[in-house]
Amino acid sequence: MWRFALAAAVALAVCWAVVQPARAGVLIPASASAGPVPAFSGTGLNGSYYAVPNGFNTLRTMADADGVIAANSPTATFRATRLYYQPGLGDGSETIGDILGADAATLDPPSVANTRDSSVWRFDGYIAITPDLDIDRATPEIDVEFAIGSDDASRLRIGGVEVLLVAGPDPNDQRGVFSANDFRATASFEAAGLYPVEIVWWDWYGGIYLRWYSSIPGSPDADTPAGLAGIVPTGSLYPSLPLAAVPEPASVGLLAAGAAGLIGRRLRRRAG
Ligand SMILES: [Ca+2]
Ligand SMILES: [Ca+2]
Repeated sequence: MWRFALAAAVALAVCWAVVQPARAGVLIPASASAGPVPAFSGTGLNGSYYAVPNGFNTLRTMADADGVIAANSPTATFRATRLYYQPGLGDGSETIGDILGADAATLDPPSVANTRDSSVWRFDGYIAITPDLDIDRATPEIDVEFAIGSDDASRLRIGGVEVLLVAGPDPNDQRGVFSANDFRATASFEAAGLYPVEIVWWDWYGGIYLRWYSSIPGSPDADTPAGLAGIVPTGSLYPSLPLAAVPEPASVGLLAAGAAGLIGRRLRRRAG
């Protein structure tokens, strides 16, 4: 009986492997870490919006979007707490406020919420990777799966490594509407840590949306692709390296000893 059960399990596993779409995987080296994961939760990423007047004629590729970012200051900035920007109208009449939802409250300048052009967006900061997030305990790396859906194209980099390119196949025209079900990748981290993260996204014209999912638990479901946990949780994202990093106990002792020594020298100098 157990032999039959084993054979059935193997057959099921083989079928599962066959029907699952191929998913790219990338290795994120330990050297890409910017530091240890802090004890406190993150508050999101830095968001930058670049209005592109006449983008109807000029925006076609990720390289075009990178060019806009390199040549301009952002039209407005904001704190990106939830990278699920789904205004729902889909007819090109959305304002920046419609697109950003609650995050529009942090727009600087706020007046930009009332209008929009073709656009380029950049999100940057850090993502916390801890051993408990590993979705494949059979391998030593911390494996975390990501997915993005966007209108038009987008790109996810972690630790400087391209994890996802969500774009059409023509290198000269990458426009399109892309489902998160079709753009998934597993990032395999060599070590726990806080890793630089960047998403660049652009909209040529008309409908617009961005949805960023992962296997990291802690956020509500929102049209989440099967097998993923939800939108990337705000608490896993940090806009900057922690300024008030808590020193290790050993270095606290060293600091205290150093301060005591300094005070001692000052006292001795005064006395002298
Ligand atoms: Ca693993
Ligand atoms: Ca569009």
